[in-house]
Amino acid sequence: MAVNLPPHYHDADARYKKAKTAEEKLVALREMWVLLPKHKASEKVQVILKCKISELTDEIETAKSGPKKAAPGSFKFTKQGAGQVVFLGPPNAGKSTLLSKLTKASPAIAPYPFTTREPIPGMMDYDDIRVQLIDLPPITADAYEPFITDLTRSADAAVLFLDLADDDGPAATQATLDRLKAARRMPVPELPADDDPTTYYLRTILVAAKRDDEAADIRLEMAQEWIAASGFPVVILSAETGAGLPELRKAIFDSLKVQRIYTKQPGKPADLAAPFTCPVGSTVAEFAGYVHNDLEETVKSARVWGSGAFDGQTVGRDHILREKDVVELHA
Ligand SMILES: Nc1nc2c(ncn2[C@@H]2O[C@H](COP(=O)(O)OP(=O)(O)OP(=O)(O)O)[C@@H](O)[C@H]2O)c(=O)[nH]1
Ligand SMILES: [Mg+2]
Repeated sequence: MAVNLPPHYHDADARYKKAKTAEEKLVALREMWVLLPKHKASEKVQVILKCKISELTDEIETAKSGPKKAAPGSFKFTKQGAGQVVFLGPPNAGKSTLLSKLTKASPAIAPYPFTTREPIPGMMDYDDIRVQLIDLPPITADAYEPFITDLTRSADAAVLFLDLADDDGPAATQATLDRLKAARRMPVPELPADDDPTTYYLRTILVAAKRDDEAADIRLEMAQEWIAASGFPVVILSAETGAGLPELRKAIFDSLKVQRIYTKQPGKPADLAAPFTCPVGSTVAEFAGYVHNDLEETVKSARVWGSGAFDGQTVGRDHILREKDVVELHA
């Protein structure tokens, strides 16, 4: 699908390319954002523009607030697996313990706050796919590592922690949310159809952690009102006993809004060992782009086995694929 860009968009784009300062670039990018037609064909351009606007806004604010603490880009994690999910929460809530149970990572864990100082990645298995989890340092009203702004921008979703072993759990988690909002990071149950490109919305699951604590049930009862008001989907779990962990693995996968697609070569059985993942609702052409960049343009048709009535039927580029379809691409 072609994006029909209005002529003024190209003028703004030219100004963006000539701009020398971050401020000038931001002005031009904002104009481009306003002028860009918002529909499916322009989705990729929308994502790129949003990302640039957010990066520049952050850059300008960081420059204003004095010299940088960390070297820029010092904590960039190449995306691996079906998506990247960050752990957000107050100190001592059990974030690192959970990472150690869901992945092979072995972060430091201690019965006192501020144990984690740097982001720690790990790969979580879910059925036949893997999801990248990143444990972060705690966030409070006063503690916020600047690299969290970058890491939350690149993440696909988040897990927010509520500590059921702490009487002040809801207040501490609310403080995490408030601090993130101050950095224009907005954990939300579902992404809004919002037009504000400077705010980064992150689809988020709430984990009520340490349900094995003897007073966890009472604290959960007391937190119900806060949880209901937040609107987040909740998984109640104990990293210690393992209760709730299978539910969380599934909830994390679901939060990514991706689907598994298995590929096959003509005349050969499907490769069921290593599925590709692509966003839910992807067409044959979009999926082909995930298999190989060039294929998005060159793919002409596909044979599809799986969803509904499809048993090897030939479909066109615009056919929408479903979870666990087997696809043979024809260029
Ligand atoms: N009872 C119980 N204790 C837990 C559970 N998960 C973690 N803990 C304990 O809670 C304390 C803090 O755990 P961490 O995993 O270090 O917490 P954190 O959120 O990573 O802490 P920071 O790095 O300071 O933000 C440790 O003493 C853990 O053993 C759980 O499921 N049940
Ligand atoms: Mg930790």
